[in-house]
Amino acid sequence: MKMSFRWYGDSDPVTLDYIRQIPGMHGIVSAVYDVPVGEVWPVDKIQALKAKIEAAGLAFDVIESVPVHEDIKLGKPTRDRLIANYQQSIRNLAACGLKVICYNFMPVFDWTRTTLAKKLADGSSTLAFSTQEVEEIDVSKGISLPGWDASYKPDELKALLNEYSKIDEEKLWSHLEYFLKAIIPVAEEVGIQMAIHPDDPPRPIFGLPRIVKNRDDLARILKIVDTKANGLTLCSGSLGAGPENNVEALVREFGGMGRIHFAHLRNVKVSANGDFEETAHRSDCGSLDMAAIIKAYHDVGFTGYVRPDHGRMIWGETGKPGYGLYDRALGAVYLNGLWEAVDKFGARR
Ligand SMILES: [Mn+2]
Repeated sequence: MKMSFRWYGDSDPVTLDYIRQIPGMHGIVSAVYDVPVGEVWPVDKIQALKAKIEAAGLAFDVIESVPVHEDIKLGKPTRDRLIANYQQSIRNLAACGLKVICYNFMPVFDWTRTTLAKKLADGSSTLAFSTQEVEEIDVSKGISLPGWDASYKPDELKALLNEYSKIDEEKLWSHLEYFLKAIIPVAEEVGIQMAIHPDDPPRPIFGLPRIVKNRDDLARILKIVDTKANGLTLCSGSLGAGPENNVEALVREFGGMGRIHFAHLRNVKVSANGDFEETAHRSDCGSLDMAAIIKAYHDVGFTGYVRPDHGRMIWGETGKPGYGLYDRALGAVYLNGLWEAVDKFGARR
């Protein structure tokens, strides 16, 4: 298991020098943020990012994410040019020594929360999702969501939602299939592992189709192109927010097949009605048994990349919600501690 940390580039208040000081930190997960979605990531920009990260003493093996253009998800005629660009980005990333590319296939919103700063009893704050609040949003009047208001102009969003009204789940599946059949052979040829991130939360939202929600969806994706390069980012928090998902069992099944290339590890407290809030990583803080999940990764011989996913805001830290330094650093150290314990003593039981 190689511990890593997401970093948003030079504008990130959490610096590479700070990340390096977290015990057991292997590498950085990042992206080229100044290329428009759908265009090719140029080699010089990837090289510059890699040089900066390596100069700080950290490895740069994992990209999160190369975004998939909406026209590909919508299956529009423009998709062939956009997929060709995506293929070229894969080639360029491989040429720079990258190993894993995380991506997702969620229409419009690649994560949804109803608050980014829910106050917890201990005074920290966290991201949370209320089913009722989402159901009360009148989609015809437009959608306003924390974290998304700057991403789309209201008219643009309306037009996009209108286009998706004609796309049901099976249509979206056929568009994912078309995309995978085009990109996986390229990834395989250049030695890149593609790792799809599940839907967050793992259920349809605002009438938009969602197809990466549960065990059967993941199994179906892996079968579309049944080769190692077509793999998963197994996100414990995203999948764990679905009460029907058993994250430990997913790790054993798909990790056992060697198809998990990247693991997001975080805990969530889930309610029966689908509400959830992100918690500290410890098992007793949320609904997931993190020790059992780590043990499952160990048992399947996992050697891939992991990262603490989101963290709460603690100790007065301000910055990007979910991506502060302190709570994610605590998470990384806790997860490494669980791994060391399982590694030294777990096999004797
Ligand atoms: Mn995740």
